[in-house]
Amino acid sequence: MGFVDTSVKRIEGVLNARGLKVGLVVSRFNDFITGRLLDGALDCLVRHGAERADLTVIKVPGAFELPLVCDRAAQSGKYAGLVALGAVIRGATPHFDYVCAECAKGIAQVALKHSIPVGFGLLTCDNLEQAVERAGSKAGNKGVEAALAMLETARVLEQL
Ligand code: INI
Repeated sequence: MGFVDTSVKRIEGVLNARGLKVGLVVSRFNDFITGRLLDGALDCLVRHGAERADLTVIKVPGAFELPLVCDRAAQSGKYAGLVALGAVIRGATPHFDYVCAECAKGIAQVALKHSIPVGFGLLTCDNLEQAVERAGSKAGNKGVEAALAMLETARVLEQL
């Protein structure tokens, strides 16, 4: 443990989701994986005090559509935070690279344009095994991590 200077002003996000309105934008592509990410994200938010009535699940066809729908959801002003969930698995062509790049860039742009936290829960995997590992098995659940990151960031933004 390092030395903590208590005279320095600190801003930190408390992980309490009570009253937080959240949109969870989820791709249907690879839904046996994205469904597990969604389960993890919802469970995480409820366990941190979110009320179910404050949570909205929005389905999109694939990861490529996540930025547009996140953008519109952010623009609506209905949500204090968004969680984007998808799974892109590498195939035989460069399609994977285009979908991943556009999705990541687009989601980052939504967050900055609307000043809203968007949890980035996009799996970008070389194979199915890697995706399964990150959707509730040995490498945890990246939906949980995305929800927690959104929650912490939303609570930080409230103090700035
Ligand atoms: N979408 C995904 O979410 N994951 C994938 O692995 C994937 N692959 O491999 O093709 C994928 N493609 C669909 C894409 O996101 C769009 O929905 C589609 O191109 C229509 O715009």
